[in-house]
Amino acid sequence: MKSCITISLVPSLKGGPWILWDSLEKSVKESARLGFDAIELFTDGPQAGEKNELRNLLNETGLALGAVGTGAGKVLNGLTLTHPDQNIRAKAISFVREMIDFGALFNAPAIIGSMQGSYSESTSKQDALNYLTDALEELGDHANTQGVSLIYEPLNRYETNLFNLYLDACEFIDQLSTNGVSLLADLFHMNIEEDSISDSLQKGARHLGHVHFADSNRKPVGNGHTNMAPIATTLQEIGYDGCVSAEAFAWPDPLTAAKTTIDSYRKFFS
Ligand SMILES: [Mn+2]
Repeated sequence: MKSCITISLVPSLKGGPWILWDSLEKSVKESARLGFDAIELFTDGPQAGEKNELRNLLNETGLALGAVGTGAGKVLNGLTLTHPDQNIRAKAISFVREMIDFGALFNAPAIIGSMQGSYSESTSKQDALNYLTDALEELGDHANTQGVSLIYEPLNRYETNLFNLYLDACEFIDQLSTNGVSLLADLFHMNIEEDSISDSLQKGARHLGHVHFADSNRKPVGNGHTNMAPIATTLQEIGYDGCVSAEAFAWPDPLTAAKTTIDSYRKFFS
């Protein structure tokens, strides 16, 4: 497994669930100093910092790029893969495609979280699921051609009405023709939705591709009431070897949050 920490390069979204917020250089160096193995980037599009800056920083620190988030497509540009307007869906697909290509330069998968959208009065549930299927088929195959996977994230009920439960998402992925899509287990969302996080991870281990590491209240692990020990044991038992990536509030401040996270990671996974 790899310890991973989120870095946001979108200052206008300050207060969101990302740990480090400073410049790319400062954040990557701080992550390396604290002992993380990888970083997960949240950017406003398919680039980070100056030309070659990210590559140079990763080379210099030995950190991996663990994943790239695509949420800015929705939050900043109003795009979703299940939008009733075909034109907007097409823009959403091309945004994700560019993010896949950006991540692939560093062997990192892109994550589809809020970009999945929701069904609504103007899009039926079946239409939304069909749009999502079409998008994941196309983008999963595209990710394959780039040598990476595409990570789909079930979210809690307050953030989407498409897939809230990890195992429902597993069955959905089973039905796709593409083998380019895997799943994200976000321990904050799962804390709200699952009967047992460990049981769901065990039963759906076949599709697990990424983990978001956060406590029950989205604070860094150690600040809430999620019982992390059995979840960590399950991840080890199923042989998960991907990123355990801290997607949590910078609470009480970014550096303390980063320190709490690496301490918790070591406590539960070493
Ligand atoms: Mn997440």
